[in-house]
Amino acid sequence: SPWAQEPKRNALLKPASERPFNAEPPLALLGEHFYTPNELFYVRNHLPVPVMQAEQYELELDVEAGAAAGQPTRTLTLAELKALPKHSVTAAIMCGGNRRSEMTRVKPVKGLSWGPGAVGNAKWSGARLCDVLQAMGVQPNEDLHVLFEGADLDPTSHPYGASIPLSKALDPRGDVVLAYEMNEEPLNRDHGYPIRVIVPGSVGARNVKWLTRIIVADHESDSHWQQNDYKGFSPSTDWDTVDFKKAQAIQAMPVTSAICTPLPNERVKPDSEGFITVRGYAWSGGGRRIERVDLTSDGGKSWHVAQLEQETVPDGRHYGWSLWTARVPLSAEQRKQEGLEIWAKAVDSAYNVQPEAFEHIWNLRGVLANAYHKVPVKLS
Ligand code: MTE
Ligand code: MO
Repeated sequence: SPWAQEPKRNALLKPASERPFNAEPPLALLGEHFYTPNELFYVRNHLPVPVMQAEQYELELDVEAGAAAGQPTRTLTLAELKALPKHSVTAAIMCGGNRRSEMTRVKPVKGLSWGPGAVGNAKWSGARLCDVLQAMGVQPNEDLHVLFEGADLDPTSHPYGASIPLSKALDPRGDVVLAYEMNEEPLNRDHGYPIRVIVPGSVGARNVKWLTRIIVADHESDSHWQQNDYKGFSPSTDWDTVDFKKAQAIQAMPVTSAICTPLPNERVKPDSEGFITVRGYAWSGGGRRIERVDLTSDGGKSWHVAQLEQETVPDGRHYGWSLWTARVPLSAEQRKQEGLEIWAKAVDSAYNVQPEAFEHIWNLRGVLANAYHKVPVKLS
């Protein structure tokens, strides 16, 4: 059975599916650590986890298009990759389907029913892809793409694959890394041991694990996950009318946030001054820093600005998430109620803001689910 060699997993990860293994950590725990502990980092596998041997590992590099095309295939061993200058980047990885379970409430969608935990933040270290490509003579070219293949094969022997524009791969500020470390430890099997590509600011699906091949080409990856998945559509597009060729593959993700505590329907007690404390995460794709997170407990009549915990790196290159804490005051009137709803919305450095409701961003695959996070709580 291809499932006989799956790795051991932390018992706190809540599986959305067992085979392939897909799981997210408890939300309250996720919000406690700026760097998500490796064993609590969500797992999104489409196929069985491949068995990889470090000594035998080889990364294959092909240039099929552009000025450097036509050279022989090159390979890099793990030792050779580790001998290149080591670069670290703090980056959140978020599945395109994070928070899908909230969108599903508007109308059913196809996909794993993720809560807000299909995201994690880590410090990734490895060789920079731009260094590797430059050493091969690859020149900037707006028409080219970099394709990635994983060692995990589908039943027809096609590898998991994805691609990104060459311009992102070559940009030193893009911080694309061929990572062998996650939070200063070797990658574990679920997260891509021994090498995965980290594409900071892009949707999780492009961060190919168990990376075995890189190709510079004049077209995107032809994999299912690049072509027929991880794309957005109008709320009126259904499975009879959808044409996956007409939508672009998701790369940079939109601004989002989630409340990690209190949990939905948790009983909360206002402090002696009548405040409740709310915590969560916020993130935006494309390197956009989180500028602000606003909270309301009265359906938007009054808003309270959260305090942010974030790295100090330049905007445009801000790939890590922000954790936030807000003290939200409750009026005397509110304190008499049995419960209320807390809403969170984040604003990024381009002043992009989350949409209020899922209704108008609903799409049949349930991706890009970034509406306000609305959490009902009970009061005591
Ligand atoms: N890479 C390979 N080789 N196989 C996969 O199934 N899943 C992708 C991406 N890279 C995947 C992959 C998707 S959809 C996501 S969201 C992220 O990996 C999840 O990364 P994680 O499991 O390390 O959290
Ligand atoms: Mo994903």
